[in-house]
Amino acid sequence: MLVDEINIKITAGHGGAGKYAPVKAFKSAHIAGDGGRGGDVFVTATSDLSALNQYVGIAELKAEDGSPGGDNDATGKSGKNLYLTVPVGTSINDIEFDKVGGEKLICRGGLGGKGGNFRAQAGLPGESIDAKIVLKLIAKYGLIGLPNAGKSSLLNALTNSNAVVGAYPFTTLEPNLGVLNGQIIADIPGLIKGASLGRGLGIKFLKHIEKVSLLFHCISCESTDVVRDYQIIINELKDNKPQVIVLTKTDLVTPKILATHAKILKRFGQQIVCVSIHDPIGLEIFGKTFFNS
Ligand SMILES: Nc1nc2c(ncn2[C@@H]2O[C@H](COP(=O)(O)OP(=O)(O)OP(=O)(O)O)[C@@H](O)[C@H]2O)c(=O)[nH]1
Ligand SMILES: [Mg+2]
Repeated sequence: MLVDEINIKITAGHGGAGKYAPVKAFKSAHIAGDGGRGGDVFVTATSDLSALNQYVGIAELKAEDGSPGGDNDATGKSGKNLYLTVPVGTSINDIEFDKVGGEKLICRGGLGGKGGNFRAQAGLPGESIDAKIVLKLIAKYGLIGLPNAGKSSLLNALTNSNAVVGAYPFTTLEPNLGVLNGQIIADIPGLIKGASLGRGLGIKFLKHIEKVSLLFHCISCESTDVVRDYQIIINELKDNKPQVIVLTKTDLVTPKILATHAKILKRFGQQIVCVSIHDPIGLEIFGKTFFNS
């Protein structure tokens, strides 16, 4: 299952305490070591979309604490840094990870305390954040529509994706990604009326299309009311993203019905394309028209 939201505490290491070495005991004023620095926490983005799964069930991620200062001026060992990975497209509070790689420091370790012969300092705590980690898929294109509209089938036909397809609504429970000519296309689980208010699976995934620049709004030719189908989805979308209406499953209807659907939908002023997964030539033209790098 694709984990796309996690709340977790992230804490850098605590600085080690400075050594307290009373003058009497050691007969020297310079032998009390400082505490070691606490480890930092770094985050790197990876292309592995399932990278958040590793944090499920964990309440806190913490870098190592610095060790206390020792005798003979020995500074305590620094705590080990903690290196975390998140999928590209993730944000941690207001820090965005939108490119693979690019290590970012998110919590700095605490300084070690000064050692001393009369008194020693405690180490400082490491920075700590209550991290809200949210993954938003970085896809340039999104396939949206009612359940069973043919979105996953279209993704599979156009790209290397192997999304599960089924002759029933809500086959897709998590977004699928496919790549065509280097462009990422996301197949979003079917939306239903009320998705933006939390009905069905939709609300959880609407955030994934925030970064998409062009939506392919799939409407099945089998529909008895394409206008209603279109409007249900439009009412759930918050912003007015550029859209192309895709009439799917054209092989299941007569050319006359197809033409009627297209004519009725024209009133919305969007470009309309017609596809069938059983028409390889049409699919090739569709791919070349919209997904040329
Ligand atoms: N004949 C025909 N059947 C199609 C075509 N595209 C999809 N289908 C069928 O329509 C059904 C639904 O397809 P899916 O791709 O799972 O639909 P979906 O929109 O992803 O559905 P959800 O994941 O439930 O939102 C499956 O039985 C597909 O085989 C097409 O072009 N022609
Ligand atoms: Mg699907």
